Amino acid sequence: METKYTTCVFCDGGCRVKAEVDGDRLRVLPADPAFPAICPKAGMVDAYRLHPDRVTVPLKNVGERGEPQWQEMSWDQALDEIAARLRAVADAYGPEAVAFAEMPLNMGFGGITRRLMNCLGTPNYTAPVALCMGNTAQVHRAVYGWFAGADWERTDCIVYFGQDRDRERWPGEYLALNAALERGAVLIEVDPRETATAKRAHYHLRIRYGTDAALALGWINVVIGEGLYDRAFVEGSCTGFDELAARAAEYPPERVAALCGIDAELVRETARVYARAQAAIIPWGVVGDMQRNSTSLLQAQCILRALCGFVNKSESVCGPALGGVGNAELAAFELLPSEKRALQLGRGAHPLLTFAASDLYRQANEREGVPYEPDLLAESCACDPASLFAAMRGEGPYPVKAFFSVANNTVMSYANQQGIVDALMNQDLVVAFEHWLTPTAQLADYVLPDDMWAERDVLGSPFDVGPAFSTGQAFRRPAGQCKSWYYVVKGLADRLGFAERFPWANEHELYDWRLAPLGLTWEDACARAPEPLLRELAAPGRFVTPSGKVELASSVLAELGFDPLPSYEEPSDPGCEAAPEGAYPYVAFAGFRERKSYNTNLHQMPELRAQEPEPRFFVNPADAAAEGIGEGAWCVVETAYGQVELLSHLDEAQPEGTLRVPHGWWKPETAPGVAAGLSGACLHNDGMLFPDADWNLDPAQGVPNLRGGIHARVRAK
Ligand SMILES: Nc1nc2c(c(=O)[nH]1)N[C@H]1C(S)=C(S)[C@@H](COP(=O)(O)OP(=O)(O)OC[C@H]3O[C@@H](n4cnc5c(=O)[nH]c(N)nc54)[C@H](O)[C@@H]3O)O[C@H]1N2
Ligand SMILES: Nc1nc2c(c(=O)[nH]1)N[C@H]1C(S)=C(S)[C@@H](COP(=O)(O)OP(=O)(O)OC[C@H]3O[C@@H](n4cnc5c(=O)[nH]c(N)nc54)[C@H](O)[C@@H]3O)O[C@H]1N2
Ligand code: SF4
Ligand SMILES: [Mo]
Repeated sequence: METKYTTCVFCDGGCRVKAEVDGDRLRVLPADPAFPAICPKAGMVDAYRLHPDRVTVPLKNVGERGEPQWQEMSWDQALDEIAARLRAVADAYGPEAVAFAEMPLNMGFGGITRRLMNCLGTPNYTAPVALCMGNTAQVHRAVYGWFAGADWERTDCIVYFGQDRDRERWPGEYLALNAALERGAVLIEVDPRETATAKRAHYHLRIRYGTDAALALGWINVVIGEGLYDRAFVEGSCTGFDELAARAAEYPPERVAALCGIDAELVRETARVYARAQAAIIPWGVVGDMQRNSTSLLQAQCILRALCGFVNKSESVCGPALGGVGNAELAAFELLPSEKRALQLGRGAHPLLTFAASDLYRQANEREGVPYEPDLLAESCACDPASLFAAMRGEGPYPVKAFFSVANNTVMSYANQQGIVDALMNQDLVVAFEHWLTPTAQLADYVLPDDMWAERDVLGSPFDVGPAFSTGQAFRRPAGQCKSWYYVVKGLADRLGFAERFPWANEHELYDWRLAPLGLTWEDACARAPEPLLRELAAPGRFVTPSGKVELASSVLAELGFDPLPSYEEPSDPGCEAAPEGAYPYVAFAGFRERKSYNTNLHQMPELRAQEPEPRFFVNPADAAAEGIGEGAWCVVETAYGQVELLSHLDEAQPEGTLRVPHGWWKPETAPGVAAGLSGACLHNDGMLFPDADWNLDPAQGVPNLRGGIHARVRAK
C-alpha cells in the first residue's frame, strides 16, 4: 500500500488529505489527525476522474462558435494550431489583444500563466479570485502593506461578516470556530439570514443587505468616541488618525442603525465587546468582497483591527516571504515592458487591482528590501472583469480577440453573464483548459483536458500571502490524455519562441528550480510531506506601505484619485428606479453556497446531484404566501436586467422582503450551445441577474456587487 499527501481542491476548503492506495482500492483520509473534518466529497476521486462526461482528449470545434461539433485531435496538433492563431492575433492587434482568465486555486499554484503572458507582452489577466479574497488582499495591502491573517488559536472574539461555515464549507475554519467557542470566545455574526452559524452567535446583527460598511464605520465611531482604542499603537504605528476621527464622526450609531435596520444600542454594545477583547479577529469572508462599498468595508475592517491594537497580536501581517521562488518571481513581471503595463484594461477606471496600484509600493519594497510583488494574492494584479469583457465585445479602448479560460468557468463566474457570452462570441480564438464541456467550453474553439488534483504532482502555493510551499503528490494516473497546465504553457512557449524562459522539461524540473534556494529538491519536499515547507519572512511585523505605518487614511487610494477614507454610499439601481413604483419589491442577493456542489462544478456527480437536484431560491414564508408561491414551485426571479428560473424553498431564516439566489447552476445533462442556453446556465445562473455597469461595481476595484443585493421580483412560473 502506498501513502501520498496532497490538498483536496474539490472546493477551496484547502483540506490536506492522505491517500492510501492499494491498486484499485483507495481511501482518502485527513492528513492531520487534529483536523478530522474531511468531507465526503474528497472520497469521490475515482468517480470524478473516470466520469464518462470528462474531457480526456484535446477537442476542436469544427462547427460554428457556440454551436460546437467536437473533433478529437492530438496534443501536438492542438498546440500547433493554437500557437499559430495566437501569434496571428498578437501580430494583427498587438499582444495585449490576448487575455487570460484563470482560477489558480484549481491549479495548485500561480505565476506560470503570467510568465507566459509577460513573455508575450500582455497585461490582460483576470481571475475570479479578484472577487474572492484577491480584492481583500489589495485593501489589506493599502492599509498594512500586506495581508493580515487571523490567529484562531488565541482568539477570544470573532467578528463574522456573513460567514457560514460547516463540515462541507471550510471545515478547517469550522473546527477552529468550534474550538474557540468552547474556550469561551464571543461570536458576533453580521448576516441578514439566521444561518446555523448566526444561531450560535452571542450577537447576531441582522443588517440590511449591503450595509456592512456603514456598520463598520459605526463601530469605528464608537471605538474612537468612547476612547476604546489602543493609543500607543495608534500613535506609534499608524498615520491618518485625525482624518479618520473626522470621518467616523459622520457615522454615529443612530445613523448607522437606521441605515442597517438594527438597534443603535446593539451597534454600541458590539463595538465595545470587540474593542475590549484581548485577541479579537475579523476573519476573511467573501460577502465583503462583492458589494458596492467593498473597498470601504474591507478598509474599515482593517482600521478596526489596527485601532483596537490587534494587528500583529491576533491578526498577523506576515509580509512577503523569501527563500524559494514565489509566484511573483516565477511570473517574471520584469519581462513586461512599461508601455504594455500602461495598457492594462481597467487601469484608469478601477485601478486598485491593477499595476497602477502595485507600482505605488515600489519604494516601500526597496526600503524594506523585499522583492517587487504586484500579485500579492496570486492573481490579484488583474483587470477588472467588466473592463476586460467590454474590450472583448469590441467596446474599446482597443480590441481583445483571443481568450484563454484556465480552470475558470468564465461565462458563469462574474456579473452580466449575457455580456460575457457576447464577449466570447466576438473572439478570433477561445481556448478552455477544463475537465468538462462547461458553458464556457461550449464557446471555445479548443478544449484542452487538464489533469485533476489527485492526478498531479504540485508544489504550491496558489497564493503568495503565506510563507509556505505545500506539496501535493499524485496518487492516480491522469485519465486518458489529460495533461498538466505546465505541459500546455511550455508547449505554447516553445512554439512562440520563448523556450529559453521555460527551460524546465517538466514540472518536476520547475519545482527543483523553485526549491533550489531552500537547498531542497522536489524529491526532498515529497519526503518531508505532509509538512509544509516554510519560507523566511522578509519583513516580519513591519508595514510595507508607502509611509511604513498602518495607513488609517490610505495614501495609495488617494494617489489613485479615490477617497483615502472609508464611507458608505447607498447603491443605486437605475433600472428599478425607472420602473413603476413597487415593480421590484424584493432585494435579491446572489452567491449562497450549497454543500454538494462547488461554485459551478460538481453538478455532474450523481451521488451529489441526488442530494441537490435542482437550483433553489430561498424566500420567507410570509412573502411566499403573499405571492401565492408554495414550497418546491418553479418560479421566475427577475431584476431590471435579467431573469432566472429556480425552485422555491420557503425558509424562515430568510428575512422578509429578500430573496436568496444560488450561484453556479447549470445542468450538464441538458442541451449545449448558445441557442439552447448553454446547458441551463442562461436559465439558472445568478450572473444573469446582475449587471456590470459602473453603478453596480465597487469604484476602486471594479468588482461587481453580487452580495449586497439588487431589487427583484418573483412570480410562480
Ligand atoms: N455570478 C457570480 N460570480 C461569482 C461568484 C458568485 O457568487 N456569483 N462567486 C465568486 C467566487 S467567491 C469565486 S471563488 C469564483 C469561482 O470561480 P471559478 O473558480 O472559476 O469557479 P468554479 O466553478 O469553482 O471552477 C471553474 C471551472 O474550473 C473547472 N475545474 C475544476 N478543477 C479543475 C482543475 O483541476 N483543472 C482545470 N483546468 N479546471 C478545473 C471546473 O470544471 C469549473 O468549470 O467565482 C466568483 N464569481
Ligand atoms: N460546499 C461548498 N463549499 C464552499 C463553496 C461551495 O460552492 N460549496 N464555495 C467556496 C467559496 S469560493 C467561497 S467564497 C465560500 C463562501 O462561503 P461563505 O463565506 O459562507 O459565503 P456564502 O455562502 O456566499 O454566504 C454566506 C452568508 O452571507 C450572507 N450575506 C449575503 N449578503 C450579505 C451582505 O450584504 N452582508 C452580510 N453581512 N451578509 C451577507 C448570506 O445571508 C449568507 O448567510 O465558500 C466556499 N466553500
Ligand atoms: S471541504 Fe471537502 S471538498 Fe472541500 S477541500 Fe475539504 S475535503 Fe475537499
Ligand atoms: Mo470564493
